[in-house]
Amino acid sequence: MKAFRSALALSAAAAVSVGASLGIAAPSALPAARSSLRGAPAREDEMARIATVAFGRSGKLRAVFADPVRPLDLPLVWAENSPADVWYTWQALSGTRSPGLLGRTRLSLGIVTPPANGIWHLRLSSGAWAQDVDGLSVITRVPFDLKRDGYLNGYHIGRYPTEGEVRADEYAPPQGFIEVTPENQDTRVSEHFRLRDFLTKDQFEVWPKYLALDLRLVDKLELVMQELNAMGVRAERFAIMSGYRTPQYNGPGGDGRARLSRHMYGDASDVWVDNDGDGRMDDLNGDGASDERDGEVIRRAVERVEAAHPDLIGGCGVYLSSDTHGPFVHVDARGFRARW
Ligand SMILES: [Ca+2]
Ligand SMILES: [Ca+2]
Ligand SMILES: [Zn+2]
Repeated sequence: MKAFRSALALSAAAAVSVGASLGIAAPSALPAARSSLRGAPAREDEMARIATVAFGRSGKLRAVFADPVRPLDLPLVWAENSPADVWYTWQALSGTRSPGLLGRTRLSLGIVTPPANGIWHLRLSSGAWAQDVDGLSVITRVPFDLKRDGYLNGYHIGRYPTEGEVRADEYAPPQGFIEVTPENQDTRVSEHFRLRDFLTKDQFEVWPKYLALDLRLVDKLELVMQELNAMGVRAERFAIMSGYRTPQYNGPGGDGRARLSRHMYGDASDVWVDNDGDGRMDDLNGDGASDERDGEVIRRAVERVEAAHPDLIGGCGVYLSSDTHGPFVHVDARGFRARW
């Protein structure tokens, strides 16, 4: 792990702004953006909040993903009496080991992500005032380039089919991986989903594990839950049978798996509604059976979400139950429409 830290600062991975990863427009200059907080501040010392736009279209995101030492477009709104001369630093969360003492930086210079991978909160201060900006964790990734011979820190990822090709489309390998540890695996990426929910289901004894995940998928899943409830179909819990799949786990394709499966890119999931937690699709259409007709109910919600949010468009397929699993629905956010 120590080797990571020194290498991270030198990483040449392409910058991705949080705005881009959220699929939202980058906000204007941060410290200058001042507006009243709606209602009374939750705490006496709360002068800053993260703007609603950062919580996704669902309003349910609880994390942003970024690479180390990159500009971060974290939109802040200030109380009327915002302090002058604001500084920021990073607070390490959930077992993240801070790479030495992190200094304070003037907010007016713009926010730059921490120099190591991990999970962080922004801390603001000015004079005697200080505030941790809660509600959104900043999760910095391990650069893709640190993967060697298919392994990252002992975790077997394998090789992406497009690795080594010069391409910037949706099939280019992910820019980096979230390091998941026993301490941080329960970190929420949104109201209903945690990091652990999306891990490849193998190498159970190996830690840390690594995860490629696109928040557009998480946002979409939250929106599908909201849409189901709006349709009168109770959806309080999605079970994720499969989220991220490493290339070595996905395999070369065939046997029902695509060679360029979106699961390898972190924007796909195989899900069902499981309010009762029995591990099987709930009876969503009320016909007394748990089968693909309940999957079609989820698909209808996906259609409505995509119609309202074309930037989250993607693939959807309803799968029949088999000897090893019940019915499920594949949902992804690949950027163009696909149905099967
Ligand atoms: Ca169930
Ligand atoms: Ca049913
Ligand atoms: Zn799938």
